[in-house]
Amino acid sequence: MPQASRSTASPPKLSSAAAKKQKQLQAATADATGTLTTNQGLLVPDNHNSLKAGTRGPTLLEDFILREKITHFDHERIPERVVHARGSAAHGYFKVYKPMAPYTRAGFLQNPELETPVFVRFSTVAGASGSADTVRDVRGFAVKFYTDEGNYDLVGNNIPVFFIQDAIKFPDLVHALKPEPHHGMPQAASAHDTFWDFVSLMPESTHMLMWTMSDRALPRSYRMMEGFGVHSFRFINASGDAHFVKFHWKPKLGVHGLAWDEAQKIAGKDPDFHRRDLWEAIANGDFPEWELGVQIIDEGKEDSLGFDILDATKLIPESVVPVQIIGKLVLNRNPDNFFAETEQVAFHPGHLVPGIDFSNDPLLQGRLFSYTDTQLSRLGGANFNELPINKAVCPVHNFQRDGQYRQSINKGRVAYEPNTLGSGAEFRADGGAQGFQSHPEPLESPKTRQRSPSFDDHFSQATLFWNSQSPAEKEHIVAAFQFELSKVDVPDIRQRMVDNLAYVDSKLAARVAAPLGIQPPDARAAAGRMGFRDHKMATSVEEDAALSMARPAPHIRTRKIAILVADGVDLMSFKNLQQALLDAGAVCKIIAPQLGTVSTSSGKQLAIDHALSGMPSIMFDALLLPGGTASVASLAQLGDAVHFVLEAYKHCKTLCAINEGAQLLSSLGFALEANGGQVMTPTPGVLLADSRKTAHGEIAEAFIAAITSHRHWDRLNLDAVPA
Ligand code: HDE
Repeated sequence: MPQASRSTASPPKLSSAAAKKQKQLQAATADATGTLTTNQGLLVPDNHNSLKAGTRGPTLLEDFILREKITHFDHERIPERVVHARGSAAHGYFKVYKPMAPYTRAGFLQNPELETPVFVRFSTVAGASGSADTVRDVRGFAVKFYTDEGNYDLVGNNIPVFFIQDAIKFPDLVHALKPEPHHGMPQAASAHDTFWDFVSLMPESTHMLMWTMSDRALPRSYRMMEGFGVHSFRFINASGDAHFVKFHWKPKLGVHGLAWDEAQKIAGKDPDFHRRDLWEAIANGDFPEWELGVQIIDEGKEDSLGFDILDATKLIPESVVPVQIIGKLVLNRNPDNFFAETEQVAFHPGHLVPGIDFSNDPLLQGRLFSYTDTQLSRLGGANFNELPINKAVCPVHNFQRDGQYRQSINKGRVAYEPNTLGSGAEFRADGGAQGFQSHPEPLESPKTRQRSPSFDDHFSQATLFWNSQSPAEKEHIVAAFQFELSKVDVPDIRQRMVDNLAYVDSKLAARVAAPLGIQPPDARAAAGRMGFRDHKMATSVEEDAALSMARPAPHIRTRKIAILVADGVDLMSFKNLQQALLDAGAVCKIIAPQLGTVSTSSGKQLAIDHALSGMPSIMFDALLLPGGTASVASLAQLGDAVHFVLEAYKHCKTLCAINEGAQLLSSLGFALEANGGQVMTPTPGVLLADSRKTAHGEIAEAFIAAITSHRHWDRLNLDAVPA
């Protein structure tokens, strides 16, 4: 497997705010140098032998050096996160583009010159901390802003809606999704009975299921995902005026997914695929960027949306309320220590700054309790805010004291408020205009354990999502439902699910049901079940382009291209093309049957980056097959090489074959014919060119344009390709 490449980038220049956070972290950073000591600072004379009664005698209990070392080791693990256990993180900064004062008084959203330090953690939800990155799942997208007014956490996901409407169902949802309790299987997968049993009984999850069965749940890279705050929040300006706001992160590299077969294979061959991708991009100086977008809704106008803004199973279509881009997030530094930073970071949707407030979304309200509670058990006590990664960069002062692992040494006799003994003058905090002000929303209602009827539409936006997908995306959703439900043993659960899908789209439901050995979908049966709500809201849009991922990437920066060679490769057939790809920011790797070098047709030596056996096609976005009679002849004899080509084709990647390289595509029915020197594209994303007749610039242009399509999902007859 690839090793993380050594950093070639110069360290990013830090703004004073980012420098402040880094200085704070550095104060707690230790180098791996110096003479070995115990934790008490006693020099250790020998780290290879325990203290024994004679060289062949028993080990003595007295050996406090041995005991200390083993005791520490025994306690090196903390409980993993109950959800989002598997994650990867990076440091960076956020900058607003223009003052947001009309909407919010949040200090970090005012000054375009100000760089606010951030720490961002991406995660899967279901799997354990050692599970694979590329499973079908929602991804967490949690951002901690270290602002001058305190830490602000935007703890979102890469999908804008959620499975459930009320926090009280969260433990049920997660128990249904996690490995089944009797045998602990399957790991990091929703394709099993308990998950589909639960969601089929909870029709409010249908919209979210459409997203998780789409390629959104198979991101190509953390760097190529959107992020969403999911809930409605409030912006509050200095005059106290409130607006509802939905948060969006838009990746500069576009939004792209993997093929399902590819994602499963990567899970085995490189389970750290997303972690490695993020780490390497930052180490190489390709700093990932997102823009922050907001949808702002005047209070009082939310009723015109047709659904309840407090319902987290609904999104606001961008065609109804456009996303205003207000700032930029850049990740430019890898953590120094995975445990101290990525593992110990503690996010919380209740970490707020003045100018941002909650809404009454019952899912969000429940989260406000859960996140502190979980840190107490995960991080061992109430002082987790003192861990360097969690520490605010502004002063922190209150009269909370003591507790496990307290770091601050609070001086003086005063640990209460109000007091006069602290500074001699009266100290009293009694809610002046300063500081965080909760939005004074008038509330006077009877207590009730009921759901608002305005949450009763469970299907309209699932249909909106379906209608907004490209034909290829629809195919992927159908295939994903079929795959998942085919893993469900109990036929009644499969039936219940497709009956629900009949409310989304009858063709979708019929297609999903076809190979599942059940009855045709029956919408009326679904309607008879408990928990079913058929309230149709008045949607103002039938489709929304922003819901589809079918958009080309803006460029090919950081895209990985494999160049497949063997002895006898014709260097001239691809050298200029390779340079053009590098100039466009792509990463090119030369792959050959063995490591070392190959001899080119002109007798030169070409250095190899990876051996075929260790670097399969699933690690790449595109494939270049250079010319050279001997090279192509020997690759054609190698099962691994043939498989590499067929698999890249099957996963709809761009393939460019030069001269004899085209012979490696002959089993797919493609051949380079004399055609006057044009680049041939017999099917989208397959390019064949004769480099002796066609200008290299022309080939490069066509190749780069095809790679920006990300994948050519509409390729036909893929089932027939043996890979
Ligand atoms: Fe979370 N969630 N969640 N969640 N969540 C956690 O907090 C919870 C929800 C999200 O990288 C836990 O520190 C409840 C929605 C992210 O460290 C826990 C409910 C969204 C992360 C928890 C939700 C999220 C978490 C587990 C329903 C998108 C990872 C460990 C009411 C807006 C943060 C931890 C990181 C983590 C509870 C629903 C996002 C148990 C009760 C909706 C990105 O507190």
